[in-house]
Amino acid sequence: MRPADPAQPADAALIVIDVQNDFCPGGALAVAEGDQIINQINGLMGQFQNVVFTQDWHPSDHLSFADNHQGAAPFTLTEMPYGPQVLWPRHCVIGSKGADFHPDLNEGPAQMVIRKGFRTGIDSYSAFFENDRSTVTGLDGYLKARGITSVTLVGLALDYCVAYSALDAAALGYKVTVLESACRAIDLNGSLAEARDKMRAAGVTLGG
Ligand code: VGL
Ligand code: ZN
Repeated sequence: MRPADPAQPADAALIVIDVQNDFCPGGALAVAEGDQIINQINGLMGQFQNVVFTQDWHPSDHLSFADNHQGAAPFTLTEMPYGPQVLWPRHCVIGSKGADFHPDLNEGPAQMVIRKGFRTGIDSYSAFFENDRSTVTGLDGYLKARGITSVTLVGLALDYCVAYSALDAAALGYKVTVLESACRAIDLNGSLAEARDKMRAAGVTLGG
């Protein structure tokens, strides 16, 4: 579907990160005000000729879930073969209501949905690489095959999936903007300040 008046050029894509029930108020890993960005995102999609959604998509035995580690509390760290990993409350289980996109999000403009985190032993924050930093999601190939050179990121959570995606996109050579007003953060142990510093250092534009 082509928007009637796309202000953005053909080589620009809007990437909408994880606007799912479990990351919104009432969800299993709720981000404060996570639902308050949805109207803005619905409007932004009308300006882009290219729109991609990501969807956090975990099997029930996923090793990022605290309850799959005996005695472990959510929001603590564990050691995975690829390095430290935050243990999260069980969220975005494949096929569950929590994994669905928020009902207010207009799904029509999405041309591609990238699901991530579906391997039991590897979490995936970034839309491009899983947390082992080597397993790809395929998004880079998709965008490059379509001639996309710049990406604008919005969604949840600013300091995890949005930031990791932005940093990877910059490293892969895209021009990257994060629209902070269309994001909300988890902010665990200073993660938001750290994510902002890293994004600025990587040349990511942090926009309104
Ligand atoms: C996310 C933690 C675990 C996110 C996903 O979308 O930022 N955070 N899974
Ligand atoms: Zn997750």
